[in-house]
Amino acid sequence: MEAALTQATITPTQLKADVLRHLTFTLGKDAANASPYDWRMALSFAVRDRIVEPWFASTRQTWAQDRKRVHYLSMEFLIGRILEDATVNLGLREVAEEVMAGFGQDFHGLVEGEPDAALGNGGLGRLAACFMESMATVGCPAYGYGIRYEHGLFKQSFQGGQQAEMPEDWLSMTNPWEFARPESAYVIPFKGEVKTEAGREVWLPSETVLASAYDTPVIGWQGKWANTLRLWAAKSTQQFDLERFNRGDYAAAAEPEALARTLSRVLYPDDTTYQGKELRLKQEFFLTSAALQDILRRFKTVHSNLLDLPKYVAIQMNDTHPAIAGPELIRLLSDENGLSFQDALETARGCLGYTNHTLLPEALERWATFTFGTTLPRHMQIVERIDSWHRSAYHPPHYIGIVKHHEVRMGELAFVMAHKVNGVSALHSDLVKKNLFPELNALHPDRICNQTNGVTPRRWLKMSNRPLSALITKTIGEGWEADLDLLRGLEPHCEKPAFLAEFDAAKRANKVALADWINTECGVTVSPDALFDVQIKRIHEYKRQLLNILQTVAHYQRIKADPSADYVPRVKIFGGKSAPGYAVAKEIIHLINDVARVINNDPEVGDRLKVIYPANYNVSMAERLIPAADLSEQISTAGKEASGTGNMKFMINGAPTIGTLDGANVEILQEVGADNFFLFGMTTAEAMKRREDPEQSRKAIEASAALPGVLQAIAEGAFSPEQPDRYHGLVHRVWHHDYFLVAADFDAYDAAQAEVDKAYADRPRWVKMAALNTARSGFFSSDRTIRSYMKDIWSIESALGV
Ligand code: 26Q
Repeated sequence: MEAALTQATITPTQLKADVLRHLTFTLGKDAANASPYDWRMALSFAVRDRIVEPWFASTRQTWAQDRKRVHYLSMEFLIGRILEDATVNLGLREVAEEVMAGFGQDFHGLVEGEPDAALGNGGLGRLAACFMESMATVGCPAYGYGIRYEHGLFKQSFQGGQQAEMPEDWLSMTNPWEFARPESAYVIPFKGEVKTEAGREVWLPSETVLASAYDTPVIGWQGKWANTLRLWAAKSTQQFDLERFNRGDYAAAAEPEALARTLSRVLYPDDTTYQGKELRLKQEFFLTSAALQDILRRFKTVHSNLLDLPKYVAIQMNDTHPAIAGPELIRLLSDENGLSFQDALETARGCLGYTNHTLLPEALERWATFTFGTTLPRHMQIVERIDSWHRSAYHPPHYIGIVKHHEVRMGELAFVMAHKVNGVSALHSDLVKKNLFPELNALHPDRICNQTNGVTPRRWLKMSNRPLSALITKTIGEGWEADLDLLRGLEPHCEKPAFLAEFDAAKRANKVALADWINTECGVTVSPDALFDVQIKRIHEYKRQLLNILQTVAHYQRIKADPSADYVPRVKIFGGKSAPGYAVAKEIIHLINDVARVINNDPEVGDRLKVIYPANYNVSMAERLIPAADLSEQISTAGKEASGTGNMKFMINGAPTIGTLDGANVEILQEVGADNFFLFGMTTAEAMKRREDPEQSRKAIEASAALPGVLQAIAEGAFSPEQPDRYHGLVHRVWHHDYFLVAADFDAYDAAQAEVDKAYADRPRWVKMAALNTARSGFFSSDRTIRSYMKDIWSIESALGV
């Protein structure tokens, strides 16, 4: 198949003219007094112009060939910045640098003025963003559907070492990447009652809001294909209350609009503990109903038989957040389009796929039937009907049910309504089968499959790690960006000292740049010769940042006990936010900052140990930290991290992992080999067994040489002299309620860290290990993941024939 459009080439002269034209006519600014903001906008519009043509070409081709499309429904898209990524994919980065320099503007300075689009919490949202880019790269016709939150994930600051949250406000500046589509708007109904009229159920909603579309084009590698990310903003269905306005009640006249807009106002910042908030349920239905109405409208412009829907439409549910898609699609097909319930159900199932991202019981969505039934009364009836249909068709043991104990279980609902269910790593998919849905899996043994996550190598290598990218291209040529398995071609070079020296130099250049940034950002001087040890991810007990900081304290105590011994200098870098209501996670943040303060100000320690925790970790910060990392911390309690995707980004960038047998770490270990991975800790089975002993943590602490002293120092206030009892609660929990097995894995982790020191001190060995991580990381490209979804779940062919 022909490419939709081959890469548009553009000369510096053309781009220069485009930037000036936008500065003048789009922004109405004279170059003589344009601010960096104006220059960034002008450049963004000029770059956007280059995306529009392949975007139209892709859309036209999909319509002309009546192709099947995928529709990726996600409450989160954690995109980050767009400008540099777009220039990289269009092959314009060098040209843009040159052109902006000609205007006296530093391209990189401008790029960094763009606010992150932080419409997500963490892994799940970032995965959706990587998938959008990969679908565009491999030519998979696709729409992403999400919510255009006015406020993305909160901004984090530290006040006296504690997390404080501030609202995020990315739309306070013009967003040059979106196109408002006020003509694409749908009415979203809520509440009210269901009446039976002439034997048919009729929903009479008592509230409605309007979902109004904003489209962002997503350009693939080399501009060969582009898809659409369609985000919905909530508006009022009654524009303005004219009656009230005429009565002189001006403020009240605008009330319906303000009320409606609360629906898309803010992203929920909890990423594991689910709370049954009605507004959240409304957001989920808002996204889902708008997307499904849009999908059916598009389908009906070309087709008349709704039973054909699964031939042309694949709908992927990113976790259960859009799992109302099952009942809503049935409602639209039957109530609104006249299909029988049975036909509607089968048709919906033919379209729907469900991706599970968590096994944590506290994260599983369940809605009280009261909340569900009052907010979505028709859907409550449909859910009951799905449940009884499933019961009579498959005779499940009575203990599985979608509605149970006055709750609607969204996982079970999504499972029953999907033709495929997938986990996100080999281990996780196995646990989804065995632990999460054992009965449903027995009834539907072919439904669960595995789709190991991946990340886009364009953003996470080509864009963010230029020294290493240049070395790779110099060594194996071009093409690896879209075929990451080609990195295997680096393997023979990993034996050559000349190549390893260059690999080392690339890493060092990134470390020097990071050390510089740390100095300005945190006011701490770190040596680029130290081992940069990085743990960046949301703060969670199961991710065990606590294990990391406890081991850091142990290391500190050893340095203090024997200051004249030889130590491999280390910089411990942390990054991540806690959910605002997650008290234990917030305590861990406080502890890390307290420990950092003491260690960083201890003159006896000097360069041998530093602890750095820059505030407000986000996608852009990850792009700085990962290329400069020597060591990737992936130390979750086995069985708890569904996959991880940060782990893959580190591997691609040549940072070996210290990690447990959890999530995709298992596959990373398999690809890179045991010699190039610092494995430690209990397996999932061992962890489950270990928890059966109520005394397990006390026993582990007492058996450890270092841990009792570490806990004692923290409990006595060695790191919180102004409030010595600050960590009594935390230390008590490690002793007595250590569900995540921090104590039980402590010694193994400490020993693995000693192995890391040994390996790092042996320079040739270390650099080879790092280079082999990059060389063997090809499997973790999200292009591979997307091709696999296309084949196993979506039955979609590439429009680019690749
Ligand atoms: C649910 C209900 C109400 C409010 C919020 C939520 C909510 C929001 C976000 C629940 C969960 C999330 C996010 C989960 C997440 O990021 N999971 C991660 O997904 C990654 C991609 O598959 C995996 O790599 C990680 O292992 C997994 O933790």
